Amino acid sequence: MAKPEAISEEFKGNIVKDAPPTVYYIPDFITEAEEEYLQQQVYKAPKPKWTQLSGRRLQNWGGLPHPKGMIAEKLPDWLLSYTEKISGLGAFAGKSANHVLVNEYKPEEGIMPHEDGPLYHPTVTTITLGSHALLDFYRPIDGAQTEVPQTEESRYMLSLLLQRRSLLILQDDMYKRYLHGISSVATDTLTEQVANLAVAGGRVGETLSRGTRVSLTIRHVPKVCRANLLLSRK
Ligand SMILES: O=C(O)CCC(=O)C(=O)O
Repeated sequence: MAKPEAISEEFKGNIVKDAPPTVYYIPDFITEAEEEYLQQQVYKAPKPKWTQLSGRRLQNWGGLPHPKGMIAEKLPDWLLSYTEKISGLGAFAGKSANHVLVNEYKPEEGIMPHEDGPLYHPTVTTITLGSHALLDFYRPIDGAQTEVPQTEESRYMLSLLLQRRSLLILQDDMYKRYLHGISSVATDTLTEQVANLAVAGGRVGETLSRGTRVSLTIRHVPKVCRANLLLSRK
């Protein structure tokens, strides 16, 4: 049997060594012109494409993942060129990304700590547009440990600074074991706990004001029903 494809050799130097396996952080993955183009495409989408949640709004592209299988919808060309580029790096073990969540966060918006779960191939890749984010990671609740309360603060492990135009790839324990979230604040203060601080161009003690950030979270959903995809091609 063929060995699963690994991430392209070219990116091995982008592994964040101060984080558990495995984080790749690639600064300036896209150019300023590409960032502007992607933002234009996101904001060109019809209003009903947006779903407002508490703390962010989102667009879902590629179909709705479901335990029984995703009814696949063809990705628009403006996303396809990036899903193909990232799949070509080997991020999804030789498979192709077929699902994109576009999240928009205004300052003081965020996302609660969560796991991405089993509906996806266990890799998430994220392109950041418009403004940075500080992505925080937490240890899961330890069911065997009942003496000390397990607060979010006590479970906090590290953060990653995601600068605009960067690509983040999370795999292995950083996908499967740890939870991730973005706090709902207007300003981020960088600390020694930011595992990719140097490569992301930050300094301990620096404060970064948030603007509006758009993230493209690109994934592969393995269980797909093709019916709608075929119909949509007719
Ligand atoms: O915006 C991000 O970078 C994180 C998004 C996220 O965690 C999610 O969509 O599940």
